[in-house]
Amino acid sequence: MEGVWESLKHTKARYCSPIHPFSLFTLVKIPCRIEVAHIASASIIMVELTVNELSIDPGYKRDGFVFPVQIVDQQSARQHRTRLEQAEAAVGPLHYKPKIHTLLTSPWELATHSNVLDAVETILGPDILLYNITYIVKEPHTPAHVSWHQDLTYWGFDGDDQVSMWLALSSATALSGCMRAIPGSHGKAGLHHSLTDDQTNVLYSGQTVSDVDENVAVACELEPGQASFHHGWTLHSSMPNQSDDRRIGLNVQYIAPHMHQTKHDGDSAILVRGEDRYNHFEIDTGPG
Ligand SMILES: O=C(O)CCC(=O)C(=O)O
Repeated sequence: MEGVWESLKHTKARYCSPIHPFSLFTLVKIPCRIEVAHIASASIIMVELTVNELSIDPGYKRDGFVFPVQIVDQQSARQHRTRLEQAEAAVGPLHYKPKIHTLLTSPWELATHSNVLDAVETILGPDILLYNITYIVKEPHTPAHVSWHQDLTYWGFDGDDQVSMWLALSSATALSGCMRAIPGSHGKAGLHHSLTDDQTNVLYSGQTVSDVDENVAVACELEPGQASFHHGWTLHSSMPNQSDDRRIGLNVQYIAPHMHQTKHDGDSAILVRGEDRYNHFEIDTGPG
């Protein structure tokens, strides 16, 4: 199975914006798919937590992000981490692999958990497309960081009915390099980004907004099982992981079905709640 991501990159590359996060490759059925899905779906007992009156909407509308929102309990988060690490042991690193839910069941289960979709519904309304899921993993004591950026800058959508969830599968603290966000920055759509050549920047092109007033940044610290939700124009970043544990986040993007991809044909998503009356996107498969 070694090199499976490499071969995908070379065999199925397709056009997207050069700095689009999905530009490296398109996930397709691969020989190890069944095995990976099998490993990832080892049975677990989920202890369900309900999202108690999320009050997502007021804080989210004002600040452009909200946290912490309890999605699953710590035990369940630990089990999902184990499933990720079993999959990593089988296929290699899974950091930043796009549309990982088309291969693995664990991220799919988390991204479609009713607590998550209830939260997303308060933001996007009843019709919800799941656009992308990636793990963002920072190994202990490594320089990997994320520069200040606004997600929607390069994604090619004709609107901004989009929200990201960042779900912690390990402790996300200031020490481990949790996400930081600037309250109210979602009101400043389309800030100028410079491209940088910093190999330690998780972003493919090191896209960076400069002159951000870090004094007003909020550290979105999360316990495993908790999530933050942020708007696509919210300025956010993260520092290196200086802790002794891996910092693991499940990063999920949701969009409203009326959104259109303007940069290329064949973009894809999958309906996870409500109805898609537009059919602007090709349909991703779920896992398995
Ligand atoms: O995981 C991180 O540190 C940054 C996350 C991020 O940039 C995002 O969720 O858009």
